[in-house]
Amino acid sequence: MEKVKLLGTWPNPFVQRVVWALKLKGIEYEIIYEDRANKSELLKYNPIYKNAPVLVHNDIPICDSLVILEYIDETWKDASPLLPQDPLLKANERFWAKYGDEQVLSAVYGYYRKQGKDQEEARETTLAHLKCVEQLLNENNFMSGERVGFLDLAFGWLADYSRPLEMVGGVKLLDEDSFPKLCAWRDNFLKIPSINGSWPDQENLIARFQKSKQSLFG
Ligand SMILES: N[C@@H](CCC(=O)N[C@@H](CS)C(=O)NCC(=O)O)C(=O)O
Repeated sequence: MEKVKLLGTWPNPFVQRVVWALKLKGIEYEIIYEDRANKSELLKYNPIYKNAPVLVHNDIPICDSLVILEYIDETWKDASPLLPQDPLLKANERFWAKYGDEQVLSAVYGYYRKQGKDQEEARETTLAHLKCVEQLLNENNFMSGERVGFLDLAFGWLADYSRPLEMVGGVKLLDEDSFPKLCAWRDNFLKIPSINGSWPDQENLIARFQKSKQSLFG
């Protein structure tokens, strides 16, 4: 009997992508949300980074969300493959997912956190990155191709965080005129039942953003 446990915090875009992968694959799991100020299992199972997510499969921890997505895909091969078999296509998805986390996400974070001239610079950087991401869509409905896959889950935060970021931080990311393909992608992504059914509650997300914005800017 498989025992699958996901250790998370909320809100957390890295945890959310793992939730979506588990749902897409139809894997039964238990999720435990830890308080950021009072972690216990996360310290035990991820002593190096002490962050979330951690997937605990039959008592063995796997850390880092993109690593976890690959692990899930290779362990539960039959249902809804996330990554292509072709090594080149696979390498391409890994490259862009890493770019999303290392470049795009941190640029958006800077745009959200900074003020004045610094914010304007961060905005320019963010929009330049989003132009690259827009090009990933080509003529496809999803970043991974015609079916939702690894890259869509990796960029899922862009879909579910865009409204809270705009409402709380005035950070407009997915505007129809500048990023028509990304806007269509967000709608397609949200139409998938497993994604939609575990979409983070937007009102709660907005409330959490408001709370953290107050602690950032008073
Ligand atoms: N590269 C990691 C990043 C994970 C990460 O940064 N997690 C943050 C979420 S915002 C976390 O759990 N932080 C806990 C804390 O701040 O105490 C992944 O993809 O899993």
